[in-house]
Amino acid sequence: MSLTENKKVLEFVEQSAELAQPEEIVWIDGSKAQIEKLKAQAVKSGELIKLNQKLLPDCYLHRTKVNDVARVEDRTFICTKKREDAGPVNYWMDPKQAYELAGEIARGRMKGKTMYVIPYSMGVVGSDFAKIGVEVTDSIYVVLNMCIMTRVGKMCLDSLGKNGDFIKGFHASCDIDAEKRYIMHFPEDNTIISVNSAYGGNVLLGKKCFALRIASYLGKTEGWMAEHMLILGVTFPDGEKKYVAAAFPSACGKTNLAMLIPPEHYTKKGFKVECVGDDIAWIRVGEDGRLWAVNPENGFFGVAPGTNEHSNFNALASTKQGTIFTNVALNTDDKTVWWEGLTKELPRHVIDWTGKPWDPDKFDKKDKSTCAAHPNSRFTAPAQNCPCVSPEFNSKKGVPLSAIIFGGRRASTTPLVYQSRDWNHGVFVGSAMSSETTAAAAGATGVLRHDPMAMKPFAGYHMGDYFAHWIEMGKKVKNPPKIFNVNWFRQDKDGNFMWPGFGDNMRVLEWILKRCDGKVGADETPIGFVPRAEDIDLTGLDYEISAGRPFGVEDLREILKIDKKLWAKEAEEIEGYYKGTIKDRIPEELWECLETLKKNCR
Ligand code: OXD
Ligand code: MN
Repeated sequence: MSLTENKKVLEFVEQSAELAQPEEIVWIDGSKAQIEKLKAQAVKSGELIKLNQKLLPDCYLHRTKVNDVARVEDRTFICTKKREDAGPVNYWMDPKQAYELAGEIARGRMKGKTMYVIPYSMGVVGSDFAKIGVEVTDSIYVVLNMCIMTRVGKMCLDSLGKNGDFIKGFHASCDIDAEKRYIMHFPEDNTIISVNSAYGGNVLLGKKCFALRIASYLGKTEGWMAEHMLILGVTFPDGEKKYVAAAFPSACGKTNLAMLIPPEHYTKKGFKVECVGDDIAWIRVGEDGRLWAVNPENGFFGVAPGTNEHSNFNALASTKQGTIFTNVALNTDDKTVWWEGLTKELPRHVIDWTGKPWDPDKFDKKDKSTCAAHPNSRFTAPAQNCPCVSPEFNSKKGVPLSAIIFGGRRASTTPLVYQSRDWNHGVFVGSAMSSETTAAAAGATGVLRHDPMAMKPFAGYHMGDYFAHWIEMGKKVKNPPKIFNVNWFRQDKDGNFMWPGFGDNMRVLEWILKRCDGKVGADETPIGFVPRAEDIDLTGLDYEISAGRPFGVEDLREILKIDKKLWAKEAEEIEGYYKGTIKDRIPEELWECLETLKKNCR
């Protein structure tokens, strides 16, 4: 029975069914009873494995096919009428050709199956930020994940009324054939099509496809921003709360920063950190002339390996109930889950992520193929499980941003932190971001690539126009956030990390937020404002550097150093990227910033 009278929704569902020819159509109402029924069905079919219900209540394990473990950027298309509107860093397909191709692939592919209709909202239903999507899918796994990651149910359709518009999402698993896998976006039609995959980033269409690719396009046309950013709140000892949003490429520690536990020295003084979001921020100009942000999601789709009690206590705690794990290992002793980095000791009785027994004695840290959990294995956990979830999580207004932080994985060149001179220079810093690649996307890892604002795989239109949109937004905000860049990943000559990272990043956050209020000084350098080492509080820091002595202020000085020669090279690199890759539509303001950098490094 359909849940709406909205003709556009009914038409979309009807057309999808006509194409895929499912045996039955089930509307997802978001009720507990319906979700329970689907879980039981998925356990019966083997799609989900029920975990130890005492230790991990309401938690399940799912394994994807081995050829379907990450986002596939080279099979992800932006289908705009004009090729140039998709821009130089997106794959493009003509919309007519794309619809035809998807039609051929998906025709009749739900025969004998159920097509689920998931009405969902990105953002709190009824808020100015909220946008409604309807995803049809033949996968229970997708339904259950969407019920964690978004707000699902009839209220979403009710908010559309009889005539409201929504984002259409069509997903068919087909044969999980990597050769026929397509993730297609039609920003001009508010439509997404995904075929031949069942991996989260490709099929939970509310996330990357809608909340970033389609939403970035909507943001450009409607005057707001959809960004690949975490949002966190810091409470100062005097009770004042400040919020920051931060963009890092996939698997560079956004979830860790978003849920940071400050060092004891800070908690004793009364500092507190709360998480508003770990992956996506939708940002609008508020009446007060500041930028306000919400997290449009309702859960975390986090990378499991490396997560443990010490690295991210809050993320781990979030996975203790109502969580779906994907491609982690199964500990058969107690039917719990395991992944590399969860415990120091390797468990003896484990089934790996491919479903085969795993031999801990053959495990080699440096060889990813010997891992029990896939390096991009994930947990899908409800945000409300998180011990440090912000009381503003469900705020319709969002939170006001004091700072925007960019960052990436850089072994050299980029200092621990620096501040841009102004908004436009901050946009330049974001546009020039590069980072070493990770397992979140298929392909080689550890290769340096440009990833402007961490949006390379997610901007749904021309990257040059995206930069221009940032510059335009700066003109609209009277009190823009200050823009910073951080690098937690500086390495010494032997490849050891020089900064402890994790909770100790609080020390950098404090400096950033004090800068926003003009409460701390900085040195002006060729690249922007860099902290004086004495201004970053190292009290109680407990980190041994590779030389075997405790981290001290001289080490901090080292990772704050600006090497003009390296930066002159970096400027050349950026120029090469602008001219060789983006080519046109780069706003004048950014060329000016590049010239200034070149001049400053001479
Ligand atoms: C993610 C990603 O899943 O960025 O968040 O790949
Ligand atoms: Mn992400």
